[in-house]
Amino acid sequence: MTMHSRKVGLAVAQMGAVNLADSRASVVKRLVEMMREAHGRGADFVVFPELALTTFFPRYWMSMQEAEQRYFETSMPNADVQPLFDTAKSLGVGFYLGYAELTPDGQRFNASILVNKQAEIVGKYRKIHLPGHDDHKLDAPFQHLEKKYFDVGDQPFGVWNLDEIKMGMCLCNDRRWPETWRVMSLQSAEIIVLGYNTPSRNIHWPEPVHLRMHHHLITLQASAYQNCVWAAAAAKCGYEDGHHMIGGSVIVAPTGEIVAQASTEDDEVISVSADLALAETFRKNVFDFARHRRPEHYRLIVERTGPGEPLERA
Ligand code: CDT
Repeated sequence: MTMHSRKVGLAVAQMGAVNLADSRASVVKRLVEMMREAHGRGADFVVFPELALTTFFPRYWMSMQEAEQRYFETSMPNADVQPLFDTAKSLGVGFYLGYAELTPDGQRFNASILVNKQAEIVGKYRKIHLPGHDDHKLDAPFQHLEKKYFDVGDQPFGVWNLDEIKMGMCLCNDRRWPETWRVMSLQSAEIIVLGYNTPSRNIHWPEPVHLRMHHHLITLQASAYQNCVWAAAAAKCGYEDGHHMIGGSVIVAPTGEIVAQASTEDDEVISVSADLALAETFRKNVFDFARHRRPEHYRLIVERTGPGEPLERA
């Protein structure tokens, strides 16, 4: 069966290091430059990283007051980020951006937004799977304090109408969990976008470094295929004040194939013309959910958090 193609210019703007000394204004200038480049290549939509406006601050132990003052945004857009919204509007390009959100009632989220071609925020997501720890690990080479600085997201994974595309979003560690993707695929997502900051060294166990990239890529490839979506993932990477994070920003087709991949650990734009009809082909065949899924046999997924006893069988 032939489908009518629906092509979208999809770009990922990977970022190299953002150091402690870098101002938000200088970061936004880099984002604007990459948005212009993406637009020049025909992009309708650009994906920026998680916590894109600052260094990956959860690697540092500090008081909550200091963290809030230095790294959180109390409004979006704000004066520092406004140039990105202005550029998006003048070019007619939508975008996804990750940042640390401090709400008026004092909640702190690792958040991301979807912004349409008119530079209107159409969706907000607050990270659900927060990795790391909340205590000060004095023996560790650096910290991963997302459990200290952020509250768990208060809304389920969502899908929004972004300029006539059904778009879902998540953040970094979320990509490793199959539930993340399935919940959005069940809302008919066509594209799932995400940003990430993945340290190349794991402070919890001596993980071989090459596995970091391997796990990043297999989760994106398998999840795009199993959920019939385009996936676009933007890294913040390279050495932030000496702390290395993996690059490997990618765009993955619903076939599970990588169709664009960053080759540096710097600011780098990758882009494709993504045919959304490709996902439809999979949804109508091998992954026709309505025909083939058997949720009555998946109960444990929502009933249990961790492993337990085998089910009683008749
Ligand atoms: N930012 C983020 O979620 N990073 C995690 C690191 C996990 S190791 C504590 C990731 O899954 O890439």
